[in-house]
Amino acid sequence: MSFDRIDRRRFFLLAAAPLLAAQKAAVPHAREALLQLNGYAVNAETPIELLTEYLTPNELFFVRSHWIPRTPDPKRWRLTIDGEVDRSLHFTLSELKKLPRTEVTCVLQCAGNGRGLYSPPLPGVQWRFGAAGNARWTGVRVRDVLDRAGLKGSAKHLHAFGSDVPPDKVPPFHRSIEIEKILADGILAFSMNGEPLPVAHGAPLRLIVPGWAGDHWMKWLVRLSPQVEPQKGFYMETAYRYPLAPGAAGVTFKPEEMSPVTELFVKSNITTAPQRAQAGHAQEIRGFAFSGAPDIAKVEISDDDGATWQDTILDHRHDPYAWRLWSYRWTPARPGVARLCARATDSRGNIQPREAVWNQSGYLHNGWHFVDVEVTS
Ligand SMILES: Nc1nc2c(c(=O)[nH]1)N[C@H]1C(S)=C(S)[C@@H](COP(=O)(O)O)O[C@H]1N2
Ligand SMILES: [Mo]
Repeated sequence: MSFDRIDRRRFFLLAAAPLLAAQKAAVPHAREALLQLNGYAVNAETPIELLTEYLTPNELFFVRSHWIPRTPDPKRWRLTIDGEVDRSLHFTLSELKKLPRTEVTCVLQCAGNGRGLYSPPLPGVQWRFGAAGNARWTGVRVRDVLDRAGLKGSAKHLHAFGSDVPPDKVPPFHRSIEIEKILADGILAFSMNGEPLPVAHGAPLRLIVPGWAGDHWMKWLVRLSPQVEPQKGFYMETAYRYPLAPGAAGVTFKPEEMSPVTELFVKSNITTAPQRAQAGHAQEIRGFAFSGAPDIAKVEISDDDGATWQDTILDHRHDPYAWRLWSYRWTPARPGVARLCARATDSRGNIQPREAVWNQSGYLHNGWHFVDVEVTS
C-alpha cells in the first residue's frame, strides 16, 4: 500500500462518517437499492497537513452537506430553467454537454471554515482549517444556459434549487445569488479534476462561483430560476450573514448590522512544518494562500509572533481565485519554542489580519495560523 493510500484511508477514518466510504464504494445500481433511513449528513474536513497539492484530490476534498443527498437518477435528471425568461427549458446532461465547455481552477471554501477557532466558542460544525480545497471544475457557463432561455432584463437574482430535502420541518437549503456575479463567471460543473463530479460534491451538476463562499455553490442542481427579488427563508435571511463593521467578540450583531456572505477573505495556512527542529538546521515550511480577489500577491512568514516578516516563495502555478502554494526555507536560530505564522496579501492589497472578526455564526475566519516548533540545540 502506497503512502498516498494510507493518507487517504486515514482521512476517512478521521473525518468522514462510514456513509461517505459507502457512497464511494457502492456501485451505482447497488446504491439505488439501499433504503436511506436517517437524515444525517456528511460534514468532513481534510486534515490540514494533507492539503499540500495544487489540485486537491477528489477523495480528499472536504464535504459539507446540510442533509443527506437525494442523488438524482441520471437518466431521469433534468435541469429546469424558469422564472424571468422568455421560455422555460429543460436540459438533460447530454444536452448541457453539447454547449461550449469552460473550465476554471478555483478554491471552494465553506463560509464556516475556522469556526472552531473563534473565541468565545460558537455552536455549529467545528471546522478548523480543512473545509477548503482547490479544484479544476469543468462545465458550461450559467450565462450560456440562461441566454438560451431568453433571460429578461428584469431578472436580478438567480434562485438555485438542489434535490436534497431536509427532515421534518427544517427549512430547505434554498438560495439565490446576484445575477451580475453569476453571469460574470458562474459555471454549471459536471466534472471535478477531470473526473465526473462525485455524488458527495453534487453530481450530476453543481454551481461554481469563483471567489465566493461555498454556500453559493449549490449541489445536486435541479432548477435555476431568475427572479426580480432575492430568495427568502432561513438560509438567506438568517444564515450566511456577516457584520458590516467589526464589533466586540461575543456580542451578537443585529440583522441590520450584517450583509450576505459573498467574497472570501484573504488568508493563508501552514500545511507543512516540523514538530521538532534543530537550531541552525534548515527546514522546509509550506502552505497555501487564497482570497476572494483574483490572486495572491505575497505570503510572508514570521517566527517571532509577527514582530518581523520574511517573504516566502510563491509556486509558479496560479489561476484567478485558485490558491497559491508557497514555501520557505527556515533556519531556526536558537533553542526554545518558535511560533511560526504566515500572512497573505492579495492582488487588491488586502492583508490577512492577526485576528478574524468575531461574528455569531463563525464565518470567514482568516486570522493568522500559528504553528509551534520545538527547537533543540
Ligand atoms: N444542495 C446543496 N448544496 C450545497 C449544500 C447543501 O447542503 N445542499 N451545502 C453548501 C455548502 S454550505 C458548502 S460549503 C458547499 C460544500 O461543497 P462540497 O461538499 O463539495 O465541499 O456546498 C454547498 N452546496
Ligand atoms: Mo458551507
